[in-house]
Amino acid sequence: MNHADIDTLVKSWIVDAADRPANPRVQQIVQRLVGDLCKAIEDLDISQSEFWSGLSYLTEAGKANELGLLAPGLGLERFLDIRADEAEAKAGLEGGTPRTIEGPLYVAGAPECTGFARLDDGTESDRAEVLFMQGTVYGQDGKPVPGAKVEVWHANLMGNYSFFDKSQSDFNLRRTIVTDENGRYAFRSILPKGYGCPPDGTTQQLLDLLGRHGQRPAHIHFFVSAPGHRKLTTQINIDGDEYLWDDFAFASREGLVPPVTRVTDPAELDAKRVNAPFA
Ligand code: MBD
Ligand code: FE
Repeated sequence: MNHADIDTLVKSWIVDAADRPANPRVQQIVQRLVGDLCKAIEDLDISQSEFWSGLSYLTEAGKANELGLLAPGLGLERFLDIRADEAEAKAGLEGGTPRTIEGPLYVAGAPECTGFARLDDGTESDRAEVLFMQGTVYGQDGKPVPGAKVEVWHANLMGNYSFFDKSQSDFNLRRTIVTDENGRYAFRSILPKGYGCPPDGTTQQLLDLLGRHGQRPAHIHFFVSAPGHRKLTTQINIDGDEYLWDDFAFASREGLVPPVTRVTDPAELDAKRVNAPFA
């Protein structure tokens, strides 16, 4: 069937079939998606068994709660960010820390501290490198923003996140830090390892068929928000990770790889002025 005939047919199912009040936006989106799917079935000669195995794949991915992992793995979450960047550029809102994807592993309600927080519960202290990070939240006008919320979350040495990994304490490696009177935040944690998709999960199953790995470089997630300001969703990557520019979720960006300074002697922290808030 040609595309025009498919459009007519799909319109008859979605729009013309409505005999009671409808949500026009939902109609519009569903009509488009069903039409595009029918065109793909036509053009690629997708068989009935291929269609049903695709449907059962999505069912299994949903049951396994992996649809939120599939979306970044297919680049869709990155695409939403590309569009958000374009919209901001169009509105003349440029500069500042770049955004990148949220991913599926944020949990609301982390303990809140002002100025400084320790994120890790100490269970991996015998193996982990201690990490210090600090910064300032600036508004669009370039002025520091006191009282901004900096929500931080990251993986442990196994690349796993608290709540999703029941072996960790609740809110391990998750905190909300409210910036101090100078708009500054600081935290102590452990240097995380990269995340890998569950090897027996539905996302990795599809990635295998696509000839892809499911690894992310080591990273730390941030939400930065304050009344009257746009919310920033971003991450930093840990420099030197083998997957730094080979992220299965396509989230690495220039400007999100801060230098990591390794120190062995605590006195060096003072010399390098990296621990001012930790004295
Ligand atoms: C993660 O930790 C993550 O940040 C993303 C985007 C996807 C899967 C796991
Ligand atoms: Fe993550």
